[in-house]
Amino acid sequence: MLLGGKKIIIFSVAAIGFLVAVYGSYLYLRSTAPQRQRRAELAAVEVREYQGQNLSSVNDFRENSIAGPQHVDRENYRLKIKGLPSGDKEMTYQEVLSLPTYKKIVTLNCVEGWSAKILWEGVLIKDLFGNEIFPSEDKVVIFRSVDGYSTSLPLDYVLNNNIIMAFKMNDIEIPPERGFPFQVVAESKYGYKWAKWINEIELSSDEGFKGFWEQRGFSDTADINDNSLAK
Ligand SMILES: Nc1nc2c(c(=O)[nH]1)N[C@H]1C(S)=C(S)[C@@H](COP(=O)(O)O)O[C@H]1N2
Ligand SMILES: [Mo]
Repeated sequence: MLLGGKKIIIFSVAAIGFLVAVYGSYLYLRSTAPQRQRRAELAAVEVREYQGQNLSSVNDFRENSIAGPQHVDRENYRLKIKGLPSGDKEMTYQEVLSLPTYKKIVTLNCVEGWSAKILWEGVLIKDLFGNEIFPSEDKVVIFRSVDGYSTSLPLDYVLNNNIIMAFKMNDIEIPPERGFPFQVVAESKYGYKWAKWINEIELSSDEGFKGFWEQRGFSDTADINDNSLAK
């Protein structure tokens, strides 16, 4: 049976569409292969259970950082600590890791409605200050990051809750996309207080300081138990 002109056109369009879809899928799968392989590698080595508690995966986080994932070079990295009585200081990655380390299971809650329960390991932020604070002046701790992000936490909150700056999550080094080298574990505060890729910590008297999301209308207290703050 001979095909009519219309049928040939419909058949050709369908065939071309099919080939484009197949080739597009192939290109997509090929371009995302390294990413999928990397997620599988991380999933294979992280812990998912600790002291009887089930943990989320490092792959459960949504990527919504203000400038996308950052890649920090371990050797050239310096953490600046500002506002100390003895003046500013800088620490290498290894110098930070030489401090006593602590583990905590803490859930990160993003205002967008997802959360991840993770085993964090890090150093106490107060140990970074080495007992050096101006008791009468210092009120806030300001965190700044390589992507231009900033946020702050009250100094009292940091000291009284033994807040840590983590270098490991679920027993693996914090991956670049999750904030390598360091992320604040700001327990009981929304995710936007959990600065990633930190390269500067400042002790400040500026109680009116507002970080990146705080300047854009998000609560400065960011208390996860305050339901009015969630979307
Ligand atoms: N430097 C930096 N830290 C950041 C952010 C960011 O954009 N830049 N996003 C914050 C937000 S909104 C959340 S919820 C947590 C976790 O974000 P993630 O899922 O992108 O890792 O990181 C926080 N820390
Ligand atoms: Mo967030």
